[in-house]
Amino acid sequence: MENKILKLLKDNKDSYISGQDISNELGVSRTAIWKHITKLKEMGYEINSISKKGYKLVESPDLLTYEEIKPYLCTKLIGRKILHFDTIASTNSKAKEIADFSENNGAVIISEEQTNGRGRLGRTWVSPKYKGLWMSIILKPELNPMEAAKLTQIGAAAVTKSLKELNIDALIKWPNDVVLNSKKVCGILTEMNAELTKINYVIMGIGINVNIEENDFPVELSDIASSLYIEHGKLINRQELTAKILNNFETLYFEFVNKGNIKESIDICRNFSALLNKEINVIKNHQVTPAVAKDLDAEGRLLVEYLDGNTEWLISGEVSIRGKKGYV
Ligand code: BT5
Repeated sequence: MENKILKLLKDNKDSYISGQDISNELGVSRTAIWKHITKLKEMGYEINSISKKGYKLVESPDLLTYEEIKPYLCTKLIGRKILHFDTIASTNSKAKEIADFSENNGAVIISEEQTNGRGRLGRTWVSPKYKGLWMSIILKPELNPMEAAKLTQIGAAAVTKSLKELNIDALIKWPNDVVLNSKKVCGILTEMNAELTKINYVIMGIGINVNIEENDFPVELSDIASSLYIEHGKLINRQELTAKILNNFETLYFEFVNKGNIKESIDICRNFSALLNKEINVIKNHQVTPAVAKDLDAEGRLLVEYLDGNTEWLISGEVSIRGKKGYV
């Protein structure tokens, strides 16, 4: 009901709308409307109320709800349903709980804060309140499970393309990080539920440090992590950024699942690679081997050349990559 009232207030944003009109339109009592308006005010909406005139929306809070993201969204499927939480353990975990319901294909879970944000291999993801974008997209592609790793590349390409549209030149650190000035500003966690030949669902979790300030990060991350705000020097509109990512993701994703074409995504991953032609360390089973990153193929594999001249195609998930002198 809050969303319906909000929509009416937004549709009439230059004038007052009376409690009676809202009540007639939505078929609920004026007392009920007053309670919902109180709830919206608690959420941070600034709403003027004048007796005999009614209600007028003055300002909306910086929240990642569907109502706030919608004006920037031009997708058909992805993000047309957004479940928004104030605080949650992990959007990926929540997405898994509800992914089985058929109507949730393309649904997006967003939380303003995560108390148990997850990285790969049981690692944790720091997700402070109102300052980042912590979201998970539920996908049900008709693909062979072997193809699922490519979705991470599509996610990384969508994030990087969206940042570019905001004049932020980020790079992709294969396979699942986006970095700015050699520091990690985004991580992607792709999880899958599948049978041998059929994907039941994929959860694409995207975490972006948007307006995080330096002292919001724990000390142990200060050398490797940063935010768009710290590196770019300006606060970023999280609602616009979220919509841009969903828009770009849908285009690249549909190209792949409907036409089998992943070229644009891989081109973005190549052109904005933080690794290609760089000296790197390949970490496999705790063993660190120096190498040079040579190429990225359409399968999302990274070609590396070791010091002895041997080459190897690396598959994401089985290795970690570090820069020669630090994170990248
Ligand atoms: C990742 O893992 O980079 C995937 C992160 C995915 C987070 C999103 S948020 C929405 C969705 N819901 C979830 O629960 N997760 C997803 P990995 O490559 O394993 O990197 C994890 C490592 O990055 C940690 O061990 C830290 O060293 C570092 N780290 C933790 N929080 C960070 C942050 N906010 N920014 C940069 N680095 C961070």
